Amino acid sequence: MRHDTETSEVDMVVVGAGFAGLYMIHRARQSGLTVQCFEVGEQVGGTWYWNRYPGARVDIECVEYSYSFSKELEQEWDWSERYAGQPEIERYANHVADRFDLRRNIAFNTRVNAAHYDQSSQRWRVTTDSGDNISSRFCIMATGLISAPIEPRFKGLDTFQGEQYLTSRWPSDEPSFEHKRVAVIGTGSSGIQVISEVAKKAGELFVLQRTPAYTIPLQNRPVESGHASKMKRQYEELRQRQFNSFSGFTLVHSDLAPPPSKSALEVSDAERRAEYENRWASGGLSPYYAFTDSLLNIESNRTLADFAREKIRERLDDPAIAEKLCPNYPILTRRLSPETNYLEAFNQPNVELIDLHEQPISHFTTNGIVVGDTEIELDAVIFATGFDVMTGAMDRIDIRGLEGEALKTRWAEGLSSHLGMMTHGFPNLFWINGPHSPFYNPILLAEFQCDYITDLITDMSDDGLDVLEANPTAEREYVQLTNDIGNSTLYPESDNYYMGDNIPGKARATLFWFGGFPFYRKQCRLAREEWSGFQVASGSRRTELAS
Ligand code: N01
Repeated sequence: MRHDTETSEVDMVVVGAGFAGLYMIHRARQSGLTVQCFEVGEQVGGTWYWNRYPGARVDIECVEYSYSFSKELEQEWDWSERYAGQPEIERYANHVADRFDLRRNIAFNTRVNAAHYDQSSQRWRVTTDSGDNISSRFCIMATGLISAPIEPRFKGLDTFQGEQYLTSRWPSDEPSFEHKRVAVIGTGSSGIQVISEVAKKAGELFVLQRTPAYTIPLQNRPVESGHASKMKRQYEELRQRQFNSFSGFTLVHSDLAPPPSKSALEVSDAERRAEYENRWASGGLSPYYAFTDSLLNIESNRTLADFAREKIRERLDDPAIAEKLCPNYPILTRRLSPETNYLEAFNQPNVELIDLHEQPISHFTTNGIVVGDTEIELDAVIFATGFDVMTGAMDRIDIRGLEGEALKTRWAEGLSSHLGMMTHGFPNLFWINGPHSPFYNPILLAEFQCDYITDLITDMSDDGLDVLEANPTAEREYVQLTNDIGNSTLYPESDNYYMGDNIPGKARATLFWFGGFPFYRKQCRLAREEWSGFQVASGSRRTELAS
């Protein structure tokens, strides 16, 4: 289908209508820019549109995992649960799109195939699978950090006659697993959530686990109206705390809590244990910040990992199964997985854990899957096998900058970015929540980065500038700092997607900024001083204003 986009020339193209894309449209319009957004899905919501599998649910409390830019929106919207399920978050995204009248700038069901920079006009030429060919001064990739699914590739899968599902591309017509023999492959956050739900329905459920995850009860519950009004009164303080925090999730027991101030090793055993018990009782991601050094010091980390393993063992009837579900790598270096009754599913007679280290997947047959030497007959298989994190979504678009250089080729040689938002040689192209962005609450990070980009554009206009790109020296320094910080943490101590390990052939590198949000903001602020972090130019001149 060919689209009639508003105009074939705009100030800004935004790719993706998830939480980042929606806010970018809003900010661009506020700044008087013409904007066209393209979205592959039929609706807004991004990750919350695609990941509609049973059990999909946020694990940062909704009052923190929500927009902060509109005080009215904060006061109007009521979350029904502490951690809302996918349908409610999708409703929220749709509400925002309607309330701020954002849909008129979005072309749905439209995939951006390519974005090429034309040096002579200093504009981006963006083309889509619907035939759009649009020229834009600025190009913003709001394509998501965990949005490019890894396609399942298993020998014989094309011959399998049963149903196949990917958690991240779940059909809108809910499949029924009642009385069926179902396998789930993958036990990251998505697998854990879907397994917990499918275990309630399936006749037999086979969980094919390669690496166990550290789990913690989510402790979800309905929001009491008294608590909701209290939080609404406290929003200003909450947002301030989030803004000044490392990762943007701060609540403990749904209440304001001080940031950590001590090492896990400088308190008594009893004090440390009490703090871990407190965090487990609070649930969600609260263990990340029980102490200052859980991700910095292996001994400190071990105290938390030992505690988490103890909690896992307590919930399982069979000690042998419990051991298989206990991870042995440093905790938090792979994502902690808050869940609801996940471990208890393995106490049910209809659920079987298959340890792929003992019996690897051999191949699919027409009737099922062979693990080790055993064929398991299946009616359905669910793949929760993860994503090409950070770089994947942009790599799938043919993005070419100066001299026709492909971004994908640049990144294949080594991930590079400035401030986790841009890279030299790709003028006026920015990304939000993309490579080298902070490990931080993604909605609030999107707000910060969209504001930052909009401010840059306003400053460019005030200074009569047309083109901005990263200063290569500043970019090298940012990359070095990002890697140095990453290497000073425990993240390199396990195989994980933060380091690109889940994609064969992907160069191992720190994909996230692990230096905390306040330090990241400082980098962004310094870069803006006298344009020192950028190369800027007016007209056809490409003037370097900074070294
Ligand atoms: O993906 P993952 P995810 N054979 O990469 C396994 C966010 N999220 O979609 O680790 C067998 O974590 C793989 O095994 P291994 C959150 O940030 C948030 O679950 O490679 N297994 C692993 O177990 C999260 O971290 C929420 O050994 C194979 C799994 O598949 C991120 O999204 C909910 C395999 C992939 O796990 C990604 O989570 C959901 C193979 N060939 C997601 N290939 C919440 O807010 C892969 N695996 C709660």
